[in-house]
Amino acid sequence: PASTVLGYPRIGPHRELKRALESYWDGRSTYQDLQSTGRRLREETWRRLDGLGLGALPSGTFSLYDQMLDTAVLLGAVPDRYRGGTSEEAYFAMARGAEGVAPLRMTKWFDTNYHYIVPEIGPDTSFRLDATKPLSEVREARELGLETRPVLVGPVTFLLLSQAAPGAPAEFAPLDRLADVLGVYEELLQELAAEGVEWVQLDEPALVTDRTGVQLAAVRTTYERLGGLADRPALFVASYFGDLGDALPVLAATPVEAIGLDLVAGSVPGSVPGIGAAADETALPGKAALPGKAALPGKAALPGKAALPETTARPGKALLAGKTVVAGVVSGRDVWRTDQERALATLLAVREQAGHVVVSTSCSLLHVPYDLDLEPGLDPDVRRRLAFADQKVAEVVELAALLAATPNAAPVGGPTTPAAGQPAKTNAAPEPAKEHTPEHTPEHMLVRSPYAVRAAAQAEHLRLPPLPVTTIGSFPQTGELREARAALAAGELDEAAYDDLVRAEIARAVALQERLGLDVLVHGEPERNDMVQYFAEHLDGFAVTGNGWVQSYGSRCTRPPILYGDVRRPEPITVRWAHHAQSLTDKPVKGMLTGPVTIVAWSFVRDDIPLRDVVFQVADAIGYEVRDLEAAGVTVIQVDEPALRELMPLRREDQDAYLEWAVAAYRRATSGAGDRTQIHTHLCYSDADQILDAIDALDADVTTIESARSGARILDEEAIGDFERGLGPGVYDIHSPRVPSTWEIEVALKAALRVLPADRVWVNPDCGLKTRTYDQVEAALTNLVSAARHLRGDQRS
Ligand code: THG
Ligand code: ZN
Repeated sequence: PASTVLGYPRIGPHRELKRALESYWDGRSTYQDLQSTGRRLREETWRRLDGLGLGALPSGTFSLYDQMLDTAVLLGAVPDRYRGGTSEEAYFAMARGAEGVAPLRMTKWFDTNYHYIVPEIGPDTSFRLDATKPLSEVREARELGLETRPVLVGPVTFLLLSQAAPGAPAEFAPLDRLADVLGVYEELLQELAAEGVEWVQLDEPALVTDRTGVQLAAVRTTYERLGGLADRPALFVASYFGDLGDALPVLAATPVEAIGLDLVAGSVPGSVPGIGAAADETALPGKAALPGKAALPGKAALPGKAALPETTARPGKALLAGKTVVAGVVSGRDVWRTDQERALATLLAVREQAGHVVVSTSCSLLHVPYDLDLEPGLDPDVRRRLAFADQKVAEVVELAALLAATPNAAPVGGPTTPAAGQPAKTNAAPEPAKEHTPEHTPEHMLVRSPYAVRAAAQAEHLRLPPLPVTTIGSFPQTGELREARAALAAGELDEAAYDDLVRAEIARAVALQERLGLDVLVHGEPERNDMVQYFAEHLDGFAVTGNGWVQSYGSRCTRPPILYGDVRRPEPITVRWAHHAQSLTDKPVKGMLTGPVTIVAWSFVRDDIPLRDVVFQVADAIGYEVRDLEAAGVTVIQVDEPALRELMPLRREDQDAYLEWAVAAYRRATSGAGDRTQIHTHLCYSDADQILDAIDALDADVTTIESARSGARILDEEAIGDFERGLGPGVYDIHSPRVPSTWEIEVALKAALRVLPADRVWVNPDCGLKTRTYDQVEAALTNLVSAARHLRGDQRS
């Protein structure tokens, strides 16, 4: 086959899987109903991919929840506490928790907005193959007359992304269990071979991040061992989200038949990035492979290990000769049409080096919406530049045909290549305005007065008690409000009636906070659903979709906005709501904004100007909003940056530069605030401790942080000594319906008071209250206020 994709969305073009899952979880339908929805979605996917002309179809990319969780089940790595019921009960207990058992942790899949379930591996985890899922999907497709290539998470990535089981010795790492896990993969490969499966895809995205010598040795062991099996399908190891770097020569020296390269996030090995041509001119050894099925690497035609270079110094052509390279030239991470000419040039450069080339996506299409045809409402000028999953599949097929039709020595990118006549750089935007793509942020925009000066001005103006109590921003979203928003979108409710509802909801939230005695109030965000979607709807340069759902985790999805042009704020966005809330109370009301990095991280972003410049444009838009809020009398303003960590480059060497501009963007958005305006920020994720210095550099007056897991660590650390501003460790875990007792809250606050003075410790939940009920919120906030009041008494004595 000349074309394939690494994976495809699975939530359903109209979120059929989401509905089936939630209905099953609610007891409104059976597991059989859920399975038949799954079967139907898989069938539709295979038929669609086949119908689009794709050469090789993947299977196993479907999941009822998550592919890492599926792999844990495949290997039998189900912790004892989840066992006892049916296999589906165990599966969903690991994903979502069950009566008395917390779920497994969930975390971001590399630098995407997808979250995977983190398997738990200990020294005593017993592995046992359960090949039901891969085998049954292969058989299902066969019943439709289609051969597929099972897709599995590879053993190295699986173990590197797993966590040590509780109680494991401190020096234990899941990778220590590699030998045992490989035994199970061997068994699986033999079963698949017995089933007549020709190719297997093993996903190893963990290889594109920095890897130690021990980890690279694990890669070698793994693929020497699996490759050495007598009876197995051909092995295709897929990397994505970056360059393989040091892992490429290691992998290339093993007997695997095919290697997948992300040529969108990464570049052609041995080439100058962006040029797409091989830099190494050494002779091509034994380029025996020819197009056509017969040329697929037979296990007999493997290059001898000795012929392969041992170092990465000169990633020569010899490295990939004799291998099939699955060339990911169509991005699975964005929604832009592929620049065909450039992609073809890249493919030709790969063909120079590889035994055989298969055209593919850069990664799974899991990260993009299904089909542009489901978006009739998009502006035609934007639409022309877009490709969703199905359009990307068509591009892959087309590029494979172009490649086959292009002779070897063709001048790359010349006007006579078959790509001529195709739209060139499809993501070209109009020339950006100069003042919106600054080279540097002027120093004066980054610097506010020293914290001590601001703190004094704010204390004078806000007159807050020690241990001030606040919330993160959102209050419960009622069904009535959701219905009203849907009616507004459908044109069944007019703007004025909707506004009245929002105003009433704000009044309710404000009245509740006043009655409970909070110190800094919020308006509760009833006008927003998803915060990024909301800001995108109100900024120029963004398009939003009606149905462009992308899975975030399990049944949950987002509709990432499409940032296609220069970002500008045509008019104030949140000011009228904040102003309304402030008019209802004498207590300060906090204005609520989303930071520039997060807005960009959770959108599909133009790639014709540097990401940093895009983020700066968004920062300026938010900066205008900050100043307008301030002018409207709002003197506490929260600018959230929950995705600060997420956008961090995967390679260590790129991280400092990123953090520098990400922090600059935040300061650009917030530095226009006067001294007496108190800037808050909120960080949701549990790995905030990895970027404490950057958080500090944001220079927010108050940082509220998820603390149930990481906050305690933050407070224990020496690092806190440098943290000289306000800190609100989350003392109410809003992810659970449980209401914390006053006593528990006091214990948590006392821990903070051991390292920080009372006027710098804030009392708050660990995240927004959107997903809780008003009953739970009222009970919990009551306890937050009494804990604070009690400790204030203690402080005075
Ligand atoms: N917004 C966006 N991206 C995010 C988050 C967010 N990424 C990280 C994190 N938060 C992901 N968490 C969630 C939590 C809930 C939902 C989605 C992502 C969710 N979505 C609704 C659903 O699937 O039913 C749909 C929401 C909508 O209508 O827009 O519940 O907060 N952008
Ligand atoms: Zn949060």
